[in-house]
Amino acid sequence: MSAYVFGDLHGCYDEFSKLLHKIDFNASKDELYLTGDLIGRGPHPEKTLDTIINLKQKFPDKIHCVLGNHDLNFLAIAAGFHTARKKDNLEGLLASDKLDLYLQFYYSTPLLYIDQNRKLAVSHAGVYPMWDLEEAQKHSNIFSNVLADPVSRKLFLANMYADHPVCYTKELESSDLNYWRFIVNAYTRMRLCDKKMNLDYGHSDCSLKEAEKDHLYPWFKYGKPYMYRNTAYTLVFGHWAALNAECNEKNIIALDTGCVWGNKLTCLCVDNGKKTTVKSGVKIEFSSMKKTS
Ligand SMILES: [Mn+2]
Repeated sequence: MSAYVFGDLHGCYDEFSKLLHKIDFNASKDELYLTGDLIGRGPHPEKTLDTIINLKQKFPDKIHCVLGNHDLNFLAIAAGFHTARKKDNLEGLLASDKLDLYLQFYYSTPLLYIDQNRKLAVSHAGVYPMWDLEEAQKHSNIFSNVLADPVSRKLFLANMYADHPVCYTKELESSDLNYWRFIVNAYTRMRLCDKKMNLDYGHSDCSLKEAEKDHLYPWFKYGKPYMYRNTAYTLVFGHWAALNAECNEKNIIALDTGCVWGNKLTCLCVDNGKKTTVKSGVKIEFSSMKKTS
């Protein structure tokens, strides 16, 4: 029995299927973790979700997903609060007679998954550097309750898109919408932040060297991530394709290698730390678009 974490699928069903085959994945024995952005932009969102939901129905304790920004974008569109862009390639899901199944699946998907036995934490963009794992779990749980409740969910999805607040304070917790939005932005959109741990949203296209000139560094260079470096816990995240799965931090592992941009899909074997990849077959029309995954 082995455990694997897969990077961002973005509806790249063919590569997902090839990589499962390449690692000889056995759903009745092995465990599968996914870093989110299961859909969005890529060619086969229905087949991708159908496969994951099927596996999860058959082996609920062995398939673990977390939400990414594209997954939440789909929920906001399905709820009527956001307009689908052609490039999101979500029309098939939205028109499907299985739409409700897809939505119910996502409503019960968390932002953070922690496996206490394996000492493994998985989230889409990472864990906000001011939070230790216990705090991180608390904030993720609070958002899971929001998503599970139809009234709170509607309120959140109607107000999801904004770049503020940029920083967590204890006081933020008394302001529902701002607090929820911060939790979601930290878990699904975070890349760079300043030394006060303010999240930055304005440098998504620039290199790490250019960001340094503006005193911005990757979130994993700060604060509480020391705990992953010094403990047995390993934190695995996706989202940041430009890192090309390299973050050079002990016990923090980046996995997004831009499959939807024509590069490759990567998975990590948790047991031995080995990465396996398959080349992307996604056509150039996707890879030439602006990277905002
Ligand atoms: Mn993403």
